[in-house]
Amino acid sequence: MRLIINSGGARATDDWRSNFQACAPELEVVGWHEDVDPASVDYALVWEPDPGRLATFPNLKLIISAGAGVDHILADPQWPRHVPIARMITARTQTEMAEFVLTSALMLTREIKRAVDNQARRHWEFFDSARIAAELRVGIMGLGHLGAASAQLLARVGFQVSGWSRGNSRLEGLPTYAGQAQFGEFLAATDILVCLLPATDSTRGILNAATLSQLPRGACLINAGRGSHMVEQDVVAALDGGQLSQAVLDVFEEEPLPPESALWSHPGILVTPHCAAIPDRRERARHTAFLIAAYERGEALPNLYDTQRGY
Ligand code: NDP
Ligand code: OXD
Repeated sequence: MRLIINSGGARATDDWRSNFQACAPELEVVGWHEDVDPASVDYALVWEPDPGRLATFPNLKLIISAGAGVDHILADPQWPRHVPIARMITARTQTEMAEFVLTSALMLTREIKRAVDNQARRHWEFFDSARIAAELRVGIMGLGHLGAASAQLLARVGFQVSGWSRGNSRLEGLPTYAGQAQFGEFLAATDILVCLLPATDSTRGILNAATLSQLPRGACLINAGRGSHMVEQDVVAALDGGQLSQAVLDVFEEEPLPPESALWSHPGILVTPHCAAIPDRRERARHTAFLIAAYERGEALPNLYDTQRGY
């Protein structure tokens, strides 16, 4: 069985090979850049595959996304519609995301970015009136694998957590809101808004001026979903006008974030480089091997991209 991989580029191929050797020695791993007969490729593990390339593998059985999202595959107008796409969601993805959201929420709570910026200027500024987690309401948009894990961890630390989704998900022991009808009520009760939605037509631009204006004045934003969720100029305007006080942004419409982007130097924004939940290659190789073995046995696979839902 042959598995072609583009994730991490050419420099990652040897590392992928040794990780697969350890967990699935029967798989022959081929780098995306290597010469291969397209008809011999059974599986593809990809992140932002070059448009049109997946369609050149006539016997492809399964596409495995190197991340939890699939938008980077659907962006290819020619992705082969008859081939299922499996999303990379592991226990570690959930833990990493939950810990990223917790870290971000605590940094926002204690205004750590302001202290870091002051340190760079050797400026001693005393912050009065620290807030504690129990005084802050965190509202999580998207209650899937990552939103639910984040909600539970933040609640354990003491934050007042609620969640919002289309309405199919509940959070054990925590309040949830559903759909457009309850969006305003959810936002009005949120001091730190966390976006963990998938990228779809209905979530594009959801972090816009109208949404942000319904938060209490001075609220904070954490976006670890996708850059396409944000209307960037609306987020900046909300920060400049005081509607938002701080933001942690991990994902951007254009990645890497271009050096000339104003987001880099905005005092209210902490930029992180799309690193919230990226399990290491060993974990992703193991999960990929599990998916391929399940596929070969004819078993149902978990977390397949659903064309009806769009994620
Ligand atoms: P899931 O598919 O498990 O869950 C998606 C959630 O979003 C569900 O609760 C769903 O609602 C909700 N949702 C979808 N569309 C809407 C909508 N229009 N309105 C309201 N709620 C909606 O996703 P995951 O938790 O696994 O992943 C979420 C996203 O996180 C990924 O798609 C990816 O973009 C991002 N991600 C970012 C990473 C990073 O490093 N920054 C790493 C990994 C993922 P319902 O439950 O009602 O169906
Ligand atoms: C993902 C991501 O979708 O890395 O997993 O954002």
